[in-house]
Amino acid sequence: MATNHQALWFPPLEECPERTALIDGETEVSYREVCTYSERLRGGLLNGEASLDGERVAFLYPASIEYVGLFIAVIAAGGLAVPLSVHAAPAELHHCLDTAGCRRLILADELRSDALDVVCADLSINLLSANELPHIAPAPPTLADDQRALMVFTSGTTGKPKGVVHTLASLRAQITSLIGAWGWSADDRIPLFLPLHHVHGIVNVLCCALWSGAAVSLFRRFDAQTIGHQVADGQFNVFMAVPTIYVKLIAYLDTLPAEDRGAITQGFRSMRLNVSGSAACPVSVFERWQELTHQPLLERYGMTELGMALSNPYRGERRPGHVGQPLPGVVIKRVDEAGNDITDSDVPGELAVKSSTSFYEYWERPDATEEAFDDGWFLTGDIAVIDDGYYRILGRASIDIIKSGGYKLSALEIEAALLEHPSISEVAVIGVPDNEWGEVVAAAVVANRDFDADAVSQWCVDKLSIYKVPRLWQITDALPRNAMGKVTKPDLRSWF
Ligand code: MCA
Ligand code: AMP
Repeated sequence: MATNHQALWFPPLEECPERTALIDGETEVSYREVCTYSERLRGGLLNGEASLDGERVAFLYPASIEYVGLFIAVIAAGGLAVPLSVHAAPAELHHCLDTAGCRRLILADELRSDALDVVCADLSINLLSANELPHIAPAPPTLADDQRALMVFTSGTTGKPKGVVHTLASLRAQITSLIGAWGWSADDRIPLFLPLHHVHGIVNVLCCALWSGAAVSLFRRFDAQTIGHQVADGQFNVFMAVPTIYVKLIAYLDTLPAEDRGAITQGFRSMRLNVSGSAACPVSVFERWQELTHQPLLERYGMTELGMALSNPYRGERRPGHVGQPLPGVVIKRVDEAGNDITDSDVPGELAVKSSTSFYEYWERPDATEEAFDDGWFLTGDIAVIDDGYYRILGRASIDIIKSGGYKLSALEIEAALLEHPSISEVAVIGVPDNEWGEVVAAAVVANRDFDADAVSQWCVDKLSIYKVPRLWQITDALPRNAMGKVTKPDLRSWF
């Protein structure tokens, strides 16, 4: 199916062009303005060509009209949008830009740096800001459902992040599924403070809201005080965050005098929906949040490769510690290590998923793409049981995947970076349970006398995002290994 319509991205354009789409500080931007702006960017990107023909266009913007305009424009121009992390280290940006084979990186002036200039010079990438794109009216877009539309980088068990490619169809399936399941409407108002290089922020918040004609308030980062203030003002009726953010909000509320706390909790209480996801929400957090705000958090489970797969009901019992049932269009089974189906709901099994929201491929990694599926079932690596029809995630099959602050991290990627440090000869990284972050990164190292944890952490900053840098260190003479010489990582847990 093909459509010649940019309204694909903005169904509300015809219905409510004057409604507010984005709120950025004092500035309010209507749907008409977003569309006019993205059309201008589309013309500039195309520069007289009919289509970008799948060009991977990387962009580096915080939550802003520029980000939204580029996201829409790249896809509508027939390109593949590659939104990158504004907090990424230069080496990580090098990896993403190189993997995606980008020829241009469009970025905010304030994010330009010498280090980025070096990265882009090395990869012969043209750096420019959205404002520098030429003003040229574009031809009408021709969008195909099977067009590759979005590339998001995600960590796996095999080292550096892979580019997960979604088509227009899988992106649209994600958006429409959630709009139906969670009752989105044009009356909704949501704050967006999540990073915009992951599905949670991009799809669940930004795309669902814009597709519904709702208003999105943009924040450069999460700050409990700023958000709390606006919540108390009654600015929002929907709230979506990772568990760490609910933990931070609870801690912040605990510091406030009763009156201020009451105003914020009342703001949350009057919302229609509070969602938690990207990592397990501890039952204690669910309960404390409900005590404070009377909101039963709607916990859902998703993955970059799948969008959202399981969700507690919007109407009906939301069960703490559980991620609900498959969303419409999602088929789930559980398998054992040999790939056999598990039918007994009490027996733990790996979630295997088939869904119209599923990704198309890992970019230029046919081997990894093939390995990710078994007979058409995507193997998630997450282990679950089913309690009375509600799925409960027990953990992950691999100890090498860490979830910290909602970010999925690869222990192997962190180990590889640390091994480049001259004082470290051996290293093993694991995630250690933590009340605030879910898990924190911990590293056991065999190191020489020069090793200084603070200095190594500082040195990491060029190589790793801040959330990947180990918080806990153990220096040892030898790592525990099995007869094959492989580090027995579970043994490390008791070290921290
Ligand atoms: C930051 N810090 C950390 C970590 N991150 N310490 C331990 N572990 C961490 N992971 C430290 C910093 O070094 C700093 O320390 C202090 O915390 C504040 O740092 P800052 O970067 O300002 O942190 P923050 O703004 O408070 O960030 C917390 C956050 C952020 C808002 C929860 O981590 C976040 O946005 N997470 C969401 C990630 C996300 O959207 N994931 C979705 C992917 P110091 O003060 O000492 O300098 S999953 C997905 O998309 C799937 C589809 C799904 O299911 O949703
Ligand atoms: P990502 O690849 O960054 O999208 O992270 C996906 C992973 O996050 C999943 O494979 C799970 O391990 C984890 N995850 C997401 N939501 C939940 C949840 N509600 N409970 C437990 N784990 C979750």
